[in-house]
Amino acid sequence: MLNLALKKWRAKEASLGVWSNLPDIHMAEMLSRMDVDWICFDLQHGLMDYSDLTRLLPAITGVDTTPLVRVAANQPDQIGKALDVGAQGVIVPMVNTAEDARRAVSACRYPPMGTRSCGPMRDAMLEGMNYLATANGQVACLVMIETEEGLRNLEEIAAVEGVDGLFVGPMDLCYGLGLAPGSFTDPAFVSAIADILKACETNNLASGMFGYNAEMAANSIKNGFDFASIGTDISFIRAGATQALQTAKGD
Ligand code: 3PY
Ligand code: MG
Repeated sequence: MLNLALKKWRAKEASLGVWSNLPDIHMAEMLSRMDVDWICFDLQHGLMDYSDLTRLLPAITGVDTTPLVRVAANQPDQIGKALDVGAQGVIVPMVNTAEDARRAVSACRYPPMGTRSCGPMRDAMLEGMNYLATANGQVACLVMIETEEGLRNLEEIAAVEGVDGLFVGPMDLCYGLGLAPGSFTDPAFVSAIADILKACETNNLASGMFGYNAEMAANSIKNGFDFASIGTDISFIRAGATQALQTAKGD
């Protein structure tokens, strides 16, 4: 397995991705062919579940877009199943402590580096046993910093061996800071972002931001993030339909 997004993150090349919340194979197929670097299927908040993944991931096989899954929680069985069905990396929400980060990493790596149970499914179907030889070095483990506790333990989390990157959940981070959601220009939020970027730099980790739209993604990259999402499938449809309606009405 070769994880092209991880290759860019390791080379500190900026990358952009899309977020998939709808369990529609045609949408996933189309988005994955739009020259984005990665697509993330969201099992935490998206309107999809594990059985949807068994259809969504095959729909994007063979393209250069790296498939990621945000798991619903930091549970080894959920991480293992997402990887077995073909995700090349996981985004793990609500990582609050170094222990949480070690748990996520361990679930991503086969022994002796971790405790991932051996049972590759789609990966082995496509690659045979070569998957086992390459998976530990190619599966990306991205942990989310999005709580007050996570921020407090930022340095310890970033120093955990095997973490490939930190990914910011900006809305939850606002809540964690006691701010209204969307307070992205508040000095407390800006300062938290600076701390996260610094922790990534110190520990040679990729830094990622959940971007709600293209402007937010562009700003994140300009401000030093290595990767950001440019929006979700739902947001693209909503924005396109809103614009079309306005134009048709002459507003
Ligand atoms: C957040 O903004 O907290 C996220 O996790 C984005 O989905
Ligand atoms: Mg969140």
